[in-house]
Amino acid sequence: MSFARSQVLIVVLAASGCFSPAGVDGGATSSETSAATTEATAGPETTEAGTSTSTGAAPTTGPTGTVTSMATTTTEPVTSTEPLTTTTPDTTTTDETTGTVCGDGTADFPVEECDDGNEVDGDGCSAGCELELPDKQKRFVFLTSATYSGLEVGKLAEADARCNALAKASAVPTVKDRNFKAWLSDGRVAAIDRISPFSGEFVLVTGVPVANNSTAFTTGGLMAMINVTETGAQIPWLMRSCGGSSDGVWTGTHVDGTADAANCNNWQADRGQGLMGAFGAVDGNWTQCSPRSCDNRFRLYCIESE
Ligand SMILES: [Ca+2]
Ligand SMILES: [Ca+2]
Repeated sequence: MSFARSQVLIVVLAASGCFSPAGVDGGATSSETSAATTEATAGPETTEAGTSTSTGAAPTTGPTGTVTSMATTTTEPVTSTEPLTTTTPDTTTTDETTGTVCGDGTADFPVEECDDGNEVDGDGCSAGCELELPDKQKRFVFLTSATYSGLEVGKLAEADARCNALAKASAVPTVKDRNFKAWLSDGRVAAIDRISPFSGEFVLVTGVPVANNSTAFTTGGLMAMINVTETGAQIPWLMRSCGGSSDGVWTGTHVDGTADAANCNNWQADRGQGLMGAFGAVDGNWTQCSPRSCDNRFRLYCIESE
């Protein structure tokens, strides 16, 4: 109805000379020809619309009939058969063969490349659970599946090697061959100075955005908690306090990315204290939660770097 009405409007406009569609020279053409041309240009971009009007068959039902027939002709080539249309609706997210569900927040590798917990395109992980951005446009962050005492963390280079060994052993294609550094400070180097500056997005192994760029790690807030390991597994955070938690992450690093004095003797001892972060936090507690005894077994954050 609105289509027919807008056509009438266009015809009126064209006839009154206020509207001159492309290809129509004002004045010289009769109102009838200009109406037909207007229809061809302004109507649905098919020759079918033009031909049906030019034949002059049933002018009132013509446009509506054309639209309906157009709808069928456009869907037919795509689906070709009725059963195919019913098996591919947008709501189907379960892979019948593997039983994986796209949009449940768990990236089921290798069937899914990512899973950010929704079925929305354009946010880095598609509705079909495929990574959308080119690899070089983002970097990955993960929580180690393994835990270490203060002594076991080792020097900064050893901690980095632990990150990279885990990434290499992972079945996740997106982290396998990338270079990571532990988010860790000692008495000489601050964590933020170890991570190479990057203007792109940092995401979890599951594709969920964590930080807009490398400096966002020093602002005291993350877009999502870093609670997904190199295998894509999500580790639940069940603790209520930083001081008494049985799980956590060795960081030795303040909210602003600088070094804290508590670093388990440069990650060489199980005595003393090291600053620990909470992987269940999106505020500053993610890196600066509480100093803890170095004989605790905590994890590491691994951040992709050059
Ligand atoms: Ca999934
Ligand atoms: Ca998405």
